[in-house]
Amino acid sequence: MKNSINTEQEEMLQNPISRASFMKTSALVAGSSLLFGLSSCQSSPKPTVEKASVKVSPVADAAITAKPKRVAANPALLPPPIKQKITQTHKITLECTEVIGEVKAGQKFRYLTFNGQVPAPMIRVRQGDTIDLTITNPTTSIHPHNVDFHAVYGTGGGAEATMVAPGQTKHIRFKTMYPGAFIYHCAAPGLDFHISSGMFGLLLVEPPEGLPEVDHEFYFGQNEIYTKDEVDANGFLNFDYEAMKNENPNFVVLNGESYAITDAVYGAVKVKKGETARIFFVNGGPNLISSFHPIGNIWTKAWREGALANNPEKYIQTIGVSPGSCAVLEMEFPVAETIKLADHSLSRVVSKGLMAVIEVEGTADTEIFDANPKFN
Ligand SMILES: [Cu+2]
Repeated sequence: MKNSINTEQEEMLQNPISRASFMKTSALVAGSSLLFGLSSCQSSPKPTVEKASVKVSPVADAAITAKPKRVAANPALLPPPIKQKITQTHKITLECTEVIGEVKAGQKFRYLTFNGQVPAPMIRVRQGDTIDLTITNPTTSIHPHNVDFHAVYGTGGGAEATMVAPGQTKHIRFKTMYPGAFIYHCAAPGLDFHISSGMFGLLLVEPPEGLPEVDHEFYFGQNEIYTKDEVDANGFLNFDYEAMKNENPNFVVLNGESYAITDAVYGAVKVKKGETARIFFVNGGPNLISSFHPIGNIWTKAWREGALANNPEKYIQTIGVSPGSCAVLEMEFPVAETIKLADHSLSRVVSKGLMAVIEVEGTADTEIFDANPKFN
């Protein structure tokens, strides 16, 4: 019987990371010795895989029949500004959930996530605050995971200390010493695969004085997804490691799914004429620079690299955001319009799923923009 379980088994056996993970799932290898890839894998007994059977991995079995879940983060759901002036400790839990979603309608994909969403939940603290982090990897996972915070002084940004095999939980504590918007991402072996599959988010360390007041704040993350061109017999787009090596993705998306934040999928973001907004933007990559541009508008203020200790640049049209970095961007909405958030590498917009929409509601202001001016 040829189906995606067999395909998955084959991929696991070809790929040292997946292979090690599969062995863990099959209870052939215990403990953390599998976490560092091929070397530990080679010294372990060979998995006995019956290629004709569909009952080798209960995890994969469940995945095939699972109803796809929404993974696209709601851009309007993020923590409010920190009002407290004295430093505090934030208890944060990241659960490494492997979720079946759809990159686009009818095309299932095995997402790897923190807390079931892409980008992972935005974490918000004030400089000097402490984060008390618990990371857990459910027994239902196939892969080991961890987290590397760019906001951390410490080995691997915490990656070594947070490595969790399926069924494990770990705990670290760190102080946020410098302000800015920083990526956090999985850095387990095969980290490009893990990040491409969804394991990245943004940690905002507000400067002591906080950020200027705005009417709205939104949260967007960009990443590219490398899959085979066609779905398999079970409707899955399987991961394409060769395409990733060549940095040639099928999809480049905002918030994890093709055109997720548009009326065609989960709905556009809505604001009103005269309001202001701030966008926290993280580029997970793993490989492509984003040329992030609001079509029909401008970044009124832009903190490149999310470096909030600096003064913002003003009226930036297109901001380059490297993979593994962030930007903090502000916008004004003087006219009613439809704004398309885009990567100005425009083939990604036209044919790879990258766009989000901000609808600015209100009456026309023909002094600023007149779509039908009368001839004099
Ligand atoms: Cu991971």
